[in-house]
Amino acid sequence: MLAHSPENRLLHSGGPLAWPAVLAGPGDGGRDSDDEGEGQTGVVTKTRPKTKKPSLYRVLLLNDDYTPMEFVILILEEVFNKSREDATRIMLHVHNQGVGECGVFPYEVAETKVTRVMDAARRNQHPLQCVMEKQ
Ligand code: TYC
Repeated sequence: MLAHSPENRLLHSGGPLAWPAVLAGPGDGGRDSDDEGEGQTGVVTKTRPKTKKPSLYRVLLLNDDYTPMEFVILILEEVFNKSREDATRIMLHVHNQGVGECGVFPYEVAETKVTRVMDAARRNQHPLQCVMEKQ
């Protein structure tokens, strides 16, 4: 599976001449079998590093008139690992501006956090809304 996956293929930089150069390695044709001076022959290959970065999603809290401020602060501490100071600042930002960012995460992490917030809000019968948007 790995041998033929695009990420794992060997890259050669020699163009059309590269592959024949491999076949004409040391010992071919009787020349250069003493291993001295000229160094290695063949194709320089490089494995392509896996650099695909995940899409990131902002997780946002929305304001409402009923969810207690203390509950929002607790959510920010527990779900988003904010200090009490940062949690209070973010909660007040949401309270005053209507919406605010709790963090930026890969898709599945963002989704889990939204679910945790919405579950906690529902369990406690608060109308707090939490959404995610692609950055
Ligand atoms: N506006 C709410 C209140 O006055 C507090 C609140 C802040 C609610 C942030 C939701 O995402 C929120 N009790």
